[in-house]
Amino acid sequence: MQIIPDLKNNISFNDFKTEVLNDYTLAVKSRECSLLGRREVLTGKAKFGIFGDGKEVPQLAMAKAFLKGDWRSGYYRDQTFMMAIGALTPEQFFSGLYANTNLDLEPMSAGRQMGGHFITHSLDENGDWKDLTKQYNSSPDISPTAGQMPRLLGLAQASKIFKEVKGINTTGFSNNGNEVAWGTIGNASTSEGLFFETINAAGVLQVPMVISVWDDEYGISVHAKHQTTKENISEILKGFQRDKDNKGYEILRVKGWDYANLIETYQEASAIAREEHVPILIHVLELTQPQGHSTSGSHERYKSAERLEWEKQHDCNTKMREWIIESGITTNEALTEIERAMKKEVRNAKKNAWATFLKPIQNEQQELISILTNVATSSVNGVFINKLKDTLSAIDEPTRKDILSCARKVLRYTIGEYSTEKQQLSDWINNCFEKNQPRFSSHLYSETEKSPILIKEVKATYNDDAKQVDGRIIIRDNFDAIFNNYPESLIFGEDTGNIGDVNQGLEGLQEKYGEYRVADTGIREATIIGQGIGMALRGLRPIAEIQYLDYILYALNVISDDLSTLHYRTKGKQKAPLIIRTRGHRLEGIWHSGSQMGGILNLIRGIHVLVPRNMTKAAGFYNTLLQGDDPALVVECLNGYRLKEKMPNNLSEINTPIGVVETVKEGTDITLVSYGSTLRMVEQTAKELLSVGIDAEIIDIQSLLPFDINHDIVKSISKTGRFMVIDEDVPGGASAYILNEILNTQNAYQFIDSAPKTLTAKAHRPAYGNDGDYFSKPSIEDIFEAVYDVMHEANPTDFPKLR
Ligand SMILES: Cc1ncc(C[n+]2csc(CCOP(=O)(O)OP(=O)(O)O)c2C)c(N)n1
Repeated sequence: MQIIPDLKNNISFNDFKTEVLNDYTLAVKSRECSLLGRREVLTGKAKFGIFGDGKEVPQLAMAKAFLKGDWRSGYYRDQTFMMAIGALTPEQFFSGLYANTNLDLEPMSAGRQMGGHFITHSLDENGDWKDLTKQYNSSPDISPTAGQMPRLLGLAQASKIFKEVKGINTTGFSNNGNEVAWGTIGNASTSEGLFFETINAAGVLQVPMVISVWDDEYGISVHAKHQTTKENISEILKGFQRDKDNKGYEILRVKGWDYANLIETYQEASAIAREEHVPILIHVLELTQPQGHSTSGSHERYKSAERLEWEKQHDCNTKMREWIIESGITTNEALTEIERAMKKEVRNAKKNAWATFLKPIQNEQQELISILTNVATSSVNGVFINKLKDTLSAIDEPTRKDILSCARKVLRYTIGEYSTEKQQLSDWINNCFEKNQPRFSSHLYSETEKSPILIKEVKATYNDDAKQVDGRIIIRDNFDAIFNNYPESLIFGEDTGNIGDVNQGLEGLQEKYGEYRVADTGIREATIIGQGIGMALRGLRPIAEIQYLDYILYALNVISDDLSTLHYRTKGKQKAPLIIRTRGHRLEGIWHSGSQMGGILNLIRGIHVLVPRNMTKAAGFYNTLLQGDDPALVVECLNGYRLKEKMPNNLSEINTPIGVVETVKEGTDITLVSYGSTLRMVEQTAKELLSVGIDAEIIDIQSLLPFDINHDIVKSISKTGRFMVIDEDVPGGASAYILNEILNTQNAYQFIDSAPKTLTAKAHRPAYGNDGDYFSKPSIEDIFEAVYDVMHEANPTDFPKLR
């Protein structure tokens, strides 16, 4: 092992020594956090712990190569890195462990995520972008293994876009695309499909991405022999290595305890990625896990005595210590002094974190106790109330649950009593919820003035001689206007670029706006979404195209785990206003006519789900979304591109409002609620129903998430007294969601004279062909008969039995 003062930058040996000792100090500090953190869990103060012990030294090296403006997309082992870039203090580390809901004290997620899930803040208190080029940036970690990979691709690709696309205002976002996106992943997690999909895509795109594999040979208890072919990820990825004829990767290997070589390796990786925009894989070998995987178990159960002994000897901190002494940088005594000081510092940090966590909760406890004292005096059940109060008083370190649960139990003892003391308790409980519920439930969507829900409707207007055109022309011309008006917008997906999407809604736009802004991608839905998330995190306005709604399932984990939780889990400190464009609803067969809407709706809360019935409405949704800062899924009607629509004369100004339904036909007998392609069938059916004397009102939901914010549906039902939800998803799918909104949220039960009905597809995926469709999804006859049956039941005289 050699000592490597940074001669290129002419630092003196003394400076070099200082830097090494600072690094060692941080490695020890981080280790102390892990050791104490585990104890905090085992003694019950924190619920769960997963720490970065055994991975400290390579993270110090990575941090040295990480520049302002760069981005990290990593996982729960990276506390040392976060400390090294100045984004995490020991006190914040413990605040995370305790789930402190105060964002100032727990800046990673205000207690929403378990410790070890890291972020930096991209947005200020008003939701405005900070200058991301002047700070170190970390995208927000998630727990699903390899879940950080798709977004890493987008973070890296943003640099490419900033470099290559002219006309984007990069101020505050990029310095000519010189930023590197740094990923970290455990060796076992490289078994995931998301890892391989990302690796391939980054090689194709040639983006400045450096992915480090922290290799400790295990994935919890499962050894590399069950995880990775040849037990070696860099070995099997050799085919990705670039050579003189082919672009590809630079693949580097280094031992995770070899401080000097780690620093050299990371500097080399940084230079190649930054200057050449080449992706790099650093396989960091021979790492250890001194305390085992997490606080949930102990590694003695699955590691042999020899392995445990080897880990002791190869602990990266121990090895770094040995190297410092061997190299004459300092003495054993001096290092012992550092270790002692760090133990003390971390212990104090832990104490402070616990005290600041507990104090406001104890204040609430005291507040309640004094209220309960009064309630007990005034209530006939004072004895029981005092008992509950005493139990609460005896808790030294209460949770909010202890306090609120006690208050609510006491309230039950006062049923039928009417005293000011009881009222005080009741008010206190209400206030407590008002104050505390947002700690856990706020920021699912934008809460700023940029929320797209605030964008007012602008209706389409038409010239008298407006032409009837194919729907695809409307969507195409609107995208043309979007790319013209928003230089930071771009679209990408399968067949999106060269041919202008499978339905020609982007025809000619690649020629006009270039291959970076209207781009073809490989067939890889999960990383198409990841590209979008990463680019949106860096201030671009990506539109990720999923070719058909049916194939969104391949990307659903990324949409659900990462995108939909992103604003929530950062408590509004990061946003990714990605628009996902897809097309769905009835066409042909099992995989081209899906409307797996129920699953989607329930898995992606945090994303707006919009289902325009035609292309004019769709165009209006894109226009609305681009003025806002939330992510959304727009499902265009797959069978609507060739249907004629009138060309508006204000295309780029149309805004379809989010969360607002539209009554497309007024009627008196029954309210029919539907959306998307099915709505057209409902419209046709309503015409036929008129011939038998049934006058239906039709409501187009348009926006499933959020749902009918103004409660217009219940207003219609209060008029007609009946309603039916018509949907092409399976029974209990989206129709159940819609029914819940109408009955539970809008309280429509009080206005209905007939049982609420849903008409859905069969429980299976739709069969192929016209008959397959007819026997699988609701047909016009099905809708007619279902509505007729409701009317028959209500009035058998006027509507005698049909069949
Ligand atoms: C998708 C998913 N599957 C399973 C898990 C449970 N899990 C958490 S960590 C882990 C092992 C990861 O091992 P590795 O990638 O080697 O990282 P290490 O923890 O060793 O640093 C597993 C299976 C998970 N979080 N996500």
